[in-house]
Amino acid sequence: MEPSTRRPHTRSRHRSILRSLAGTLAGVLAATALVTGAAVGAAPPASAAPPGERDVTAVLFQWTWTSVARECTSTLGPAGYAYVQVSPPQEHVRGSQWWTSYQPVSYRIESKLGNRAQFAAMVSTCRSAGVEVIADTVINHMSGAPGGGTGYAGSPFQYYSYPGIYSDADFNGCRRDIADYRNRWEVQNCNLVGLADLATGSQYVRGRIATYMNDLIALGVRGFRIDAAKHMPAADVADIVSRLSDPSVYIVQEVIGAAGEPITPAEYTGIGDVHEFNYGRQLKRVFTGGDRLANLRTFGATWGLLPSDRAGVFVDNHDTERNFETLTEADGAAYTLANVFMLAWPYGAPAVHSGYATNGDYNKGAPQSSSGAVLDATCYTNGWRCQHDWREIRNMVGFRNAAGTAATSQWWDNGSNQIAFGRGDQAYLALNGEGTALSRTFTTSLPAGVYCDVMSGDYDPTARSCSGSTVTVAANGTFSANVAARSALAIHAGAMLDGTTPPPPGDARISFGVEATTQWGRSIRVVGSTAALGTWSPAAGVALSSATYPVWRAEVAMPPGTRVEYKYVRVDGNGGVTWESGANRVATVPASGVLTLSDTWRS
Ligand code: LAG
Ligand code: CA
Repeated sequence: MEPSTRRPHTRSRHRSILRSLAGTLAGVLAATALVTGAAVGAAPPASAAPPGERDVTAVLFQWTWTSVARECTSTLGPAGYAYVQVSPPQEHVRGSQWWTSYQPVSYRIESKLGNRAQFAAMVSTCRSAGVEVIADTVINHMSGAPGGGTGYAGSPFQYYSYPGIYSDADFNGCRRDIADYRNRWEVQNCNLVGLADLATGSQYVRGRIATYMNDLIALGVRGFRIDAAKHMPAADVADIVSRLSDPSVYIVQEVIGAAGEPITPAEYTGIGDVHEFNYGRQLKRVFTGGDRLANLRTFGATWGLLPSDRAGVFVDNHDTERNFETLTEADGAAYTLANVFMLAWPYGAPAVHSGYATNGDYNKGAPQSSSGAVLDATCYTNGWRCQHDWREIRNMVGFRNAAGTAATSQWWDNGSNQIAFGRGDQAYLALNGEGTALSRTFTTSLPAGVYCDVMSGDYDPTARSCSGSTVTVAANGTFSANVAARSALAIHAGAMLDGTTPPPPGDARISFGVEATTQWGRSIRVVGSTAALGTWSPAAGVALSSATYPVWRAEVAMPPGTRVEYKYVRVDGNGGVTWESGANRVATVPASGVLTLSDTWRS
């Protein structure tokens, strides 16, 4: 692994507070986490990347800001989505088609989806619900309307002239459409479908784009989808991104890889994540019979896909659901199951597309008023499809959050289209892509207990109840179940009705314990070579609990595999410190789970 400071813009996974509190470690870990956090507080956010964090985006395509806010509170937050990606927020050309959003005429936050105040309120509401906002940013070009006109918010403009923002010299000189995608220069300097191509090599243009993006950051936006990134040299994108006021924002770049083209997605991975279009294309092939689901066992980088930690993945997006390059919501079970697989499979950062029915009309805009303002969305009415809320998809977000960084385990397949696999001791999925039921005893690494099958119903964490069927995992990790044709069964540690919740995966830690008899008023701490252990400063070390006196104990979470040197110290009432004698003690943090030490004080 390269040092994370070199990739500040790849997904900054958000710590799932609920998840760590739900574990069995409770207070001690919470307290030590504070100590750890304080000690490494200056580290870049992406580097912290502790496990058990969230990475799923819901893309609410063409939803108004007011509707997005409501959905964050009602659905996205409770389901565990990390991000909501919204359609481009800037002023655009007038027109009923959806794609007017991709023709900026100014950077005023006033569009068919709402005004600036509504946008700001949406960001704030979503953040309160635990959901960060990713803005789709259109920075390669301005409008394509050759006749000019007046923008949605009233700004006048001409082709290659946007008063107060850009004038003719701020656009590339090519001024004709891209025709040959095998010509790098043409793809990056000419017009994409007639859209006025910004001279992103110029200092002024870079600065103006960064000012727009920094305005969004000031409004609380925490991530950007960079539209048409392939049409800008990677160096230009890197320069713009380097001007952002917050270096920790998440970046995902739209670079459509295609065979035979000189510009590749890999050129952009040093800047942030990149959309891996081949992921969605492959899932369409596999889930429509072009390959066996059994072959998904190796799905990932070995299929020629980007490295997992740089890939933004999706079953479909707003373009591919219109050009049928991928599955779409009209594909029924294949689409749902592909989304279920995506969310269960530890590759890339997944985005769930959520749009509206087009009824075969490519241009059809979202339901809107006569003035062109999009109407607030209500799920399952007026064509709003709400894939992010489909039970199977919504509940797989919780599955993925529970699985965290756990690798796949216990893979099983029938050699054809029935597959099953676990995510360590956290989660297990059985997916039946065949037309006949799958009845079998599955072998898992899960702890014994009663689990909610979150494909058949919802888990209620308060009542610890399940509205669907339950699955009982035996002490040896097996369970028997019937999975209906073209459906799935999914169980995970975050949806248990009975049994002991296993600690989050990768939550590697050492339980320091030392037998030491002490006088009243004195206490024992552990101090050591790492930040979490105070870097040999007793005051910054970790206080042990006397709950099991004369054994003093505390758990400390640390990066897996770290070799630590440590010693115990006794602190008396007036702050005096006494170090135990002898050489430094040595321990290595396990790959996951807890290493319990039982030491004896050396006087
Ligand atoms: C993208 N990624 O690189 C978006 O994902 C994609 O949806 C955008 O195209 C494109 N880049 C430009 O931002 C969309 C529609 C186009 C539409 C364009 C501009 O897919 O169909 O073009 O937005 O609104 C439309 C007309 C064209 C016309 C053009 C300019 O369809 O025929 O030439 O507008 O007037
Ligand atoms: Ca360009």
